[in-house]
Amino acid sequence: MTAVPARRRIFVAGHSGMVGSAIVRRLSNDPGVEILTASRAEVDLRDQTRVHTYLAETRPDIIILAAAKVGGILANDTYPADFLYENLIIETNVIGAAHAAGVDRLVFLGSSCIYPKFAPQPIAESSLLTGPLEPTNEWYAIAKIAGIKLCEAFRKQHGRHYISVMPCNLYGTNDNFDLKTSHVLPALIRKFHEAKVAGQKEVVVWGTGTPLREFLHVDDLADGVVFLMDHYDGAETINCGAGSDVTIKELAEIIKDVMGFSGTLVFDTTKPDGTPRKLMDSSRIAALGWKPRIGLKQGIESVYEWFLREKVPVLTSA
Ligand code: GFB
Repeated sequence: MTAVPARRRIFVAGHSGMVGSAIVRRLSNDPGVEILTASRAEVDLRDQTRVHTYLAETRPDIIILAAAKVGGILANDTYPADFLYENLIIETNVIGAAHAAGVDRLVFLGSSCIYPKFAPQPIAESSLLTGPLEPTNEWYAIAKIAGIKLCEAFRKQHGRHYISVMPCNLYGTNDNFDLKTSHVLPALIRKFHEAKVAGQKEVVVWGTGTPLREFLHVDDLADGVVFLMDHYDGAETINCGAGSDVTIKELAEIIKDVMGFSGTLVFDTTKPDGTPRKLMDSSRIAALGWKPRIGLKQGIESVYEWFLREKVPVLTSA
């Protein structure tokens, strides 16, 4: 690892998204860090020339690449071209321009869906590229695998300290609550809220309810990313997960309980289940000295408070 300068300039790409904004919140407490951000109007990360110019001008010490086109199972399955193309172009532009500008350190964020659909559980980092992917999100996964390999290639060929962190399913402040494109946790918060307000007796949950998912609060992820930035410097991906998983039915029951909804759950099995299970093995980050702090119920309570305060006024005025 290269020496840590006194005041580090860190460019957070994707600072307005759920993950990027959590990383900015986490870094903003650190007086030793100057945070650089750029809106899409200033620097469209899909514009290669603009990205190269911006990084050549600003020359940050470190880049955290949290910008991505993300979405839930239905969005991934419906817009394969967008998920593959936009993510590939963002990654190649930022990683390539980082190297060209002489930026020696970069943290790339992937996703647990890069691992094979039937990888042995919990999924070790060594499972990468050992089997076929889950079809509903293979487009996104292939783009993320390309990003991982770009980091690895710049490390191998040019000695760059580019690392790749794999989060499990995330939730938290600034999540997407659009029912067509969101992930399951914000979708269920919104569905239970609307059912409660309308006095409905049922909430529809997609799929069979049997798939298992590992949920990490985005503030924990941001803390893990900053930790790895300073404590990990390897070519292999490193997992950053919560350490345990729940079925979608169990998740729905927890949310129902937190929100005080008294109706019943109805499972819409015409909707896809996706991968049956993707619990990651996070023993490598644990051995380095990091662990998550926010339990699932506590995290859901805080997101529900945020949803009521920040989202409900917008949704009801729309
Ligand atoms: O969160 P989710 O969309 O992402 O879905 P994935 C997780 C599970 O929840 C699936 C079920 O089995 C869904 O069928 N589910 C139940 C719902 N009700 C709902 C609902 O109202 N909305 C949604 N969205 N799901 C994504 C990948 O997979 O996860 C991405 O497509 C990425 O590539 C991301 O990896 C973290 O875990 O299935």
